Amino acid sequence: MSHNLFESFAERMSARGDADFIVTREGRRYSYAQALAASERLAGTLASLGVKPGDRVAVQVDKSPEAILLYLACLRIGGAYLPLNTGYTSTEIDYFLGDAEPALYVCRPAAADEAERVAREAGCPQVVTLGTQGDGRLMELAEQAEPMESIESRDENDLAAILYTSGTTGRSKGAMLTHRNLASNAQALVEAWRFDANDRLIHALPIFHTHGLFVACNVVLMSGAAMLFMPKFDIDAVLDEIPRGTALMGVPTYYTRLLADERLTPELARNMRLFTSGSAPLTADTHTEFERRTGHAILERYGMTETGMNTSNPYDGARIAGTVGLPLPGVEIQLVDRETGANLPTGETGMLKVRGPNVFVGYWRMPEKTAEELGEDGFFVTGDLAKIDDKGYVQIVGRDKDLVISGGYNVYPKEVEQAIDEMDGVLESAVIGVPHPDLGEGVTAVVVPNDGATIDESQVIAALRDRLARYKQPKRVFFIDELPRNTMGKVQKNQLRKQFDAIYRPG
Ligand code: MCA
Ligand code: AMP
Repeated sequence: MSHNLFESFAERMSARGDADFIVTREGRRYSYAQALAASERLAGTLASLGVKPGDRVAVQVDKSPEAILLYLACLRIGGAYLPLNTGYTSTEIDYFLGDAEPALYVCRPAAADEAERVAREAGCPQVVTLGTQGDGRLMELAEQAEPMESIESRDENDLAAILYTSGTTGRSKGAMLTHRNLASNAQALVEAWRFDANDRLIHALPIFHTHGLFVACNVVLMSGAAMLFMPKFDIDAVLDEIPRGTALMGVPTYYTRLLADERLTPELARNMRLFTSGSAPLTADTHTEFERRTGHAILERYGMTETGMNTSNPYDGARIAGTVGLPLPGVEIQLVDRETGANLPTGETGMLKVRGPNVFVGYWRMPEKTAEELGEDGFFVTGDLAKIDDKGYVQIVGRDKDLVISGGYNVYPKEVEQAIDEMDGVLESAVIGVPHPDLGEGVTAVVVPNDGATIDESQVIAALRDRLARYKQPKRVFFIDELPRNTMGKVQKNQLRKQFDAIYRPG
């Protein structure tokens, strides 16, 4: 029996026929039947471009309905979908193409020449373009392609996607996600959050991450719901769609921005049944204030690229501010001592580990990294520090990994520090996350110049421009004579965070 995730989607897509699947604000629309037919043509196109089952298809394109259809086609043909943040620079893309060795790279039309160059250097055999309005070479080819009506048979442990996540060493790791991982998590969320064919999800998230692609789109596809699809989070557009939607999935920045707008009222949100938040901590204040302003308690959940969603506050029952809720059905969690690995009793703070059908099968071509984080017992070490209360609610209290989360995007300081340290005039640097009113944490660099060197903030930022995606670049750069270190020589980032705590505070 085949376990291709697309089988479950196709069944519902056929059943939903002419019902809305994706509707954009400019009035472009794909019904489920149209999306199913397009997935056949695009799968035929991928086959004609030489993509075979098991091949990776790397995609760096702006958000569009056709990008979702490409994802579906990739599943249909048995490929592994590899979405890439649109902010990545050529230097970053070069690494991903070299590491993943995709059979095909799909890029933005405006980036075609540069993409061809990077692909050639990385040994990627095919490049096609995809624009935001159904334009680009991929869609031209799809018009003439022989549709692929069959769905490639897949084992449940075959790869459906590879998502790169940065690491504490500064080198990105490709998390290998299987058909079983994605199917089990989507099914669990549909049930937990009561999604059905009457739902209209306001989709403002990017589609190159677990949140916008798997949590949002897979849940919609599994439930036959519709998506009110927008290119990005734009406050005016989201406020305008709220009366037509039933659900919104967001990162905390969405909620703080909504709260700052007086158009957010109970009346505006009266047709909505669900607001979810994740990817970064939602403060208890934001949760409480949102409920006061709209009557809706935001449902906070917790997940990772490697695991999909692990815990969720309940749909019925108490959604407790400052917690990420209870383990989803099928997901087991453990809290262990960071040093000894021993299980901890209720109420203590420890390292969170998770196991279940949602947990990935390893990092692409990195067996040692995989072994470090994914135990033989199937438990994955999240790197998050948590507490569990007597009712089983999980509270994320910190991170044991050196990671900054800015507006829901992860930035690993090591990668930024390495780039800064290579600059002339820099002795060393430390990159930290500092409380930021809009982004949660603002990426901030603290730099020690070489003796006698004159180097300023704008030079540091300019040096990173073509090297790192914009969201990884420090919002501010500060200079000090010496980094604080403990007796072991380790940089004391806590001390730096305290020192620079107020820099983004308004007023
Ligand atoms: C954009 N910029 C940012 C960020 N986003 N800088 C720092 N952090 C960010 N998150 C930069 C842009 O490069 C640009 O720089 C300037 O800010 C304004 O860009 P714009 O596109 O207008 O920004 P925005 O629309 O205000 O975007 C902020 C945002 C967005 C709405 C918070 O970043 C967003 O949608 N984030 C969601 C991230 C997400 O989906 N995360 C899920 C991954 P310049 O002007 O210099 O060019 S985590 C995940 O999947 C796990 C599993 C989970 O649990 O969900
Ligand atoms: P990523 O590597 O992009 O998948 O990000 C996963 C990380 O985001 C987790 O390990 C957590 O540190 C963080 N995260 C996700 N959801 C939440 C949440 N609701 N509260 C706190 N942290 C979260």
